[in-house]
Amino acid sequence: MTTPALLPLSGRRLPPLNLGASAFPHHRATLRLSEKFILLLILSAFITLCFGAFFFLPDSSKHKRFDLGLEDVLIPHVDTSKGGKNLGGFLIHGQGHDEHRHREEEERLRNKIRADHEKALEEAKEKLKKSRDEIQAEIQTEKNKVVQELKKKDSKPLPPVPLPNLIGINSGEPADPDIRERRNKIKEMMKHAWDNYRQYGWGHNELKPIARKGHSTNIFGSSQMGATIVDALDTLYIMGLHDEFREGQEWIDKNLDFSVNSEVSVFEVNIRFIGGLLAAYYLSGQEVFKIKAVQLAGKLLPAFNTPTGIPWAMVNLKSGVGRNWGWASAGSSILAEFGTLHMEFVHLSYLTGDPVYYNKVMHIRKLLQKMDRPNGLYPNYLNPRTGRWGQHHTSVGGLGDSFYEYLLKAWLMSDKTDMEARKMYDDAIEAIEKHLIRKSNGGLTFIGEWKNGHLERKMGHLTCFAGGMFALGADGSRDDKAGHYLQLGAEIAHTCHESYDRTTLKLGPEAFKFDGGVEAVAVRQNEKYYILRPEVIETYWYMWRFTHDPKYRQWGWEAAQAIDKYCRVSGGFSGVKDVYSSSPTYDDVQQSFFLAETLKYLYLLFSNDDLLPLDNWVFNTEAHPLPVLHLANTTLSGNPAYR
Ligand code: DMJ
Repeated sequence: MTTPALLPLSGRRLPPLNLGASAFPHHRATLRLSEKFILLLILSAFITLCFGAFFFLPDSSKHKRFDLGLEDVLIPHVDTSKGGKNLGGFLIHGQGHDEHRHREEEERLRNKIRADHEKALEEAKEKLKKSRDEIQAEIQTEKNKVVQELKKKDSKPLPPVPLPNLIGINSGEPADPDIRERRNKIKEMMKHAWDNYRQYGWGHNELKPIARKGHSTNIFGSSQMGATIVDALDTLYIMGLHDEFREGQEWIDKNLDFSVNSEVSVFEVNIRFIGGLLAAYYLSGQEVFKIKAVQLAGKLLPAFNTPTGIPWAMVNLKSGVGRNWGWASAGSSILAEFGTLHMEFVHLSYLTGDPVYYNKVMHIRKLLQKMDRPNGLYPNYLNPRTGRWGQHHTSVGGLGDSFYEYLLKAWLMSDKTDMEARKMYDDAIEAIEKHLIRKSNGGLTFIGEWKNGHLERKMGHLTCFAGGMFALGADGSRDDKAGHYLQLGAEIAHTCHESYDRTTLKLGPEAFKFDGGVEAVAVRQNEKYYILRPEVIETYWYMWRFTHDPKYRQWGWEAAQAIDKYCRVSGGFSGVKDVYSSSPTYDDVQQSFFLAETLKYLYLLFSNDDLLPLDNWVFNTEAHPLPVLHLANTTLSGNPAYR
């Protein structure tokens, strides 16, 4: 803004104008009116100009905000105590603009960083204000999200596989009314066992029928995995108990979870759970069973992580850490355990197309083939670290039994193409016949146990399954000894029947001797119990299928009646502690294999042969039927998606 020049109106130069208060009296007398008027005009114009200039001065506060963006940036440079804030800002802006701008920018950044730090600090303080529980809950929520995602992934249906030809899933109803009646009685016993488990033990592994509550043993680990439900499914299905089957399916679908911190028996979980689920899948076609079987199998795989590939007896389903039973000789794994995985694992590879399962069991087989066998016999103990045998104890009963069974069944299940398995079976039973099978003084054929070079003349209830095995393996035996093996099966069936018939309850003891005048009778008190085991009835059924001799149905019926009379209680069925006592005490356990095996074999014994024919189905060692796989060889993959 410029001060207006005082220009003469007429061209004459006026003397300097003194506008101070003292100036007017000095000139008043000498000025004329027109001059006074002009002077007044100039003066008022000057005042107007000055007054206007006051309003047109820039507003430094606005100026500062516009330029710097931050109101307090200049505070350090302005002495506000002198009221010079606005003016100061304006003045500074006016001087050394660039240098100042640079400093302002630096300051702005510093302040921004400081503000960010403060914000982060605030957030951290907020977090710390939360209790430990709240923080843990947040972590758990995150974990759950991950688990849910994984579950979604796991539950995805597997790519379709061509199902083997499933023949003989029918009612198998016998025409003979007496046989039908007996069969109905077995079905009623199954209902009684199931309904009580349903009412008192649902979701638990087994039932205590007298205490009327759930029961479990260490083979199932520490969690409730509904072993009875899984084990019973296919029996329910075969018997036409479809509502009960659906209940079981629903429980499995919603509750059967294998991500649990629980140490289970690899063998038991394989034969009862994987076998049960696979059989339920093949019979019903319900995808959920296949998915669960594959999930569970994945949890068992870490058990094979040993120096030899021979699996541990137990594995923790969550951590995958494995170990062996403390009681097993020299830290060994058990022949009947690591040797009873083949059928289920071959089916798993067939259904998934993933060779991992097949490779695991074939590795075990190859390793066993290479090993020396004392007298051609397989000892029951093998150390998974060293690959050496433990104690030289051989048995066709406990610790050894189902290893031999699975060699035969591997051959049958491959539509008789797995010749390696058949040869191993033939070799094994030849050695068994030579060293373990004898006739008692009274003419009973029995299978003893080989212990460190001598034969123990004792046979277990478990060993009685071998009668059925010999009959099943008769066809296709070496040197065409079919007749011989069928006869051997019949002799074992007879001996085992004697072990039942020579008791007070007409139920067989856990083990019986052939020594010093004792024949097929238990001697020790702790071998007199019957825990609802199936092996004797299993042999009756195989013998019935191969001979149709009515005595097998009759023997089976005797056993069924004895079970109903002495083991039935209002809360289910219980084992008994002494089969030689007329007033037996109960062990208060309803074993899951009673529903899976004992009642199933009894039902099949009174059904037509076209229900699950043996040319098309192979029963695993827990009586779960798996279809024969009609494949050219055993390096199989049923699933075209993986081929
Ligand atoms: C069942 O779990 C199976 O049959 C197994 O092979 C041996 N023992 C029981 C029944 O006694």
